[in-house]
Amino acid sequence: MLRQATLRSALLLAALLPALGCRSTGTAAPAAPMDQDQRMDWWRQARFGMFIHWGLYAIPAGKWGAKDSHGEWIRTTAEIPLDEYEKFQPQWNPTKFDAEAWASMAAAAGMKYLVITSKHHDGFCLWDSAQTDWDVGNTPHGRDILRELKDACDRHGVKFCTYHSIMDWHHPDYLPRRAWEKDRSTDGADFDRFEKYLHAQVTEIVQNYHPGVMWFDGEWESTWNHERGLRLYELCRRLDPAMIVNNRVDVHRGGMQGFANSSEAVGDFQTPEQEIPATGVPGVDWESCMTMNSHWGWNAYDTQWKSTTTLLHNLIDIASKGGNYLLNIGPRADGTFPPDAVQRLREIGAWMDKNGEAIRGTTASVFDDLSWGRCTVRREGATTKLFLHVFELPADGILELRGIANHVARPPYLLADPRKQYYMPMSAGSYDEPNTIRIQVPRNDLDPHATVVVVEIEGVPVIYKAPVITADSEQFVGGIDVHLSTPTANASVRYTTDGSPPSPQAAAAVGPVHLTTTCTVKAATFHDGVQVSDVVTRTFTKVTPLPPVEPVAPGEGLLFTRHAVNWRSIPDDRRGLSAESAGVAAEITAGAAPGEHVALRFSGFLKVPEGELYRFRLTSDDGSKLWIGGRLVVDNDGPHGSEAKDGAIALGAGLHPIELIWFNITGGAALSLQWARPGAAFEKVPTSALRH
Ligand code: H79
Repeated sequence: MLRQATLRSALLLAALLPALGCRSTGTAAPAAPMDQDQRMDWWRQARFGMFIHWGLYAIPAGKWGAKDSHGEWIRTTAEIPLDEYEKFQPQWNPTKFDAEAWASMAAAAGMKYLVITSKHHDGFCLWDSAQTDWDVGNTPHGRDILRELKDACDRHGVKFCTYHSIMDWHHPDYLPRRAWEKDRSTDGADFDRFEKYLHAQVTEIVQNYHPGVMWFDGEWESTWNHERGLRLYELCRRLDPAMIVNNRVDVHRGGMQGFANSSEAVGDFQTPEQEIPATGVPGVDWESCMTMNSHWGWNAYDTQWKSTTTLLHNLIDIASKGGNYLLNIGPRADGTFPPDAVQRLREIGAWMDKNGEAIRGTTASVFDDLSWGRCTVRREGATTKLFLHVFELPADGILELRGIANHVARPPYLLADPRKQYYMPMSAGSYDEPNTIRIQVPRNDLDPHATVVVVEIEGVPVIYKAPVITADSEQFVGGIDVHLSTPTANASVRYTTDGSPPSPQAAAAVGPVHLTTTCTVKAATFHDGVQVSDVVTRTFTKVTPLPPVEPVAPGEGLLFTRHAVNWRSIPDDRRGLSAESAGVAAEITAGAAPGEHVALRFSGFLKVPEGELYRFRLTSDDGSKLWIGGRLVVDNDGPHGSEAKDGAIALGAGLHPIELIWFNITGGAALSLQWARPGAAFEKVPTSALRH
């Protein structure tokens, strides 16, 4: 839309719209703010959604010049000038776009929601926005993609949701420009005005298409901050109290792992990208978004398609950890899904038709690790269904669930068996021994992707968990306190330190165990005098502190040098690096105006008060490394958002050579170093400990 308006009046209009928008929602009294559990309920039940990355970048299909590895980032990765990129707009003519087909493919695959890019980083909009002409309304095709897809999703029982990029490489008010983009002036650019544009567009999307989720992205640049994130989140909540908003509305995403690293962060769910966390986090909602090949946007040259088995294992793994799986499709420029994707969706759907009950509406596994696969859980009245997803049947064909107190309510069966009557033959003796359930699975009925065995148990699962052994470190100088605990109620931990397995007569852990010599701790959980968990083993080693050096180091603070660099990691060979400036730093910090494409090197001595094991916590955005006495103590290298890494080293009282290197590529920049003595909390390394 907006064909007549000049840019200025458009911006003015944009400034006014959020206010207008708020008023126009008031057809009825504003809905009462919904309870979080109520709001998240459909999303938690869904477990599986479709991501769609579609925009002008589908036209070059990943190729620009000699390189064919581009995707939705092509404008930046190929450094395409804006006027050149704008030539794709009149080429937007996806004549085979069929919203009905897309929504039905999602539904048939067992997906309960669909998230489409209303706008990606290139700024191009898939609906006819009143705020800009940089949209589908101003193309030969002219059709409103969001409208058609929203309506089709409604018909197929798939929740329609939108992805909206905060970062915008097209809008004149968006800052910063790309580093390579020398010809686009920033004169007169005003990020506050961009924020109004963003709010106006989000208002349009919510009021016109009612997305179930607003999935923000591109929040990591220096112009975005918590205040702006909070304002955007509150706008969303006001526009639709039932709508769910992801955590990328705010800063504090904590890198690609996607879990908020600050308690002030807003957002309803966490967003790991292209990865599955090692474990879920009880009480925290999260969704892993992942590609089917190795691009989000359509790339005709990408042959790295994951197998259907891998995709299903990802779905099952995620569900077993209590998360959602958002699986991406990058449609082609003609409006069709790539055939490789269609085939995989169909195969996933065939599995879901038989086994979807083991995914939808389930919660996380109650077991820690199952060597043969995964488990999902559903309470059903007086019983609980354990869905055992077999990835690889053990050689003896027996699935073993250890440490479970419950009795089985009925013989196990295969979920894919239409009669649900497939009684499992018992293994030698019984499938229902004290604290153990054993199920013999016949090899001839295995599903090539994953076989689901249903075990219905009486009541709520009562699982005896193995003990958790925690300590500051696995090394110590004088002595160390080791804590042994079990997450299981009404159970005790027994342990040994002489290498023998713990028996019911072994020492019970009450309070911390103090070790003064190198030894191996073995512990298990016991209930009524019976061992009910596996044995957990950990070794603690007594170490000798590194002797101090005796330099002349009278001054407080560290020497620092500043360097212009183009690093993505800290190179091993740093000879020939010339300093732009140098001085003495009273503290280890990135400084008030750190800048971009920059590195800082701190060097001198660390003054240590007593011979002990010291733990160090290095927090940085982007990468950093810490060496003491020439040894690498913390490696926090690589491009990332603010991330903390820990390391430990035993140091004798006195001075030790220290070197710390930090760099920032672009955007957010931060650096801090903390230390902790045994048993004490981390604190900032004080100026008095820094010498040169
Ligand atoms: O839309 C898809 C991608 O185009 C988009 N997100 C998915 C869903 C995406 N944009 N960038 N990236 C993915 C990778 C960017 C990584 C980084 Fe950062 C940005 C590294 C440093 C800045 C964010 C902040 C991730 C780590 C720190």
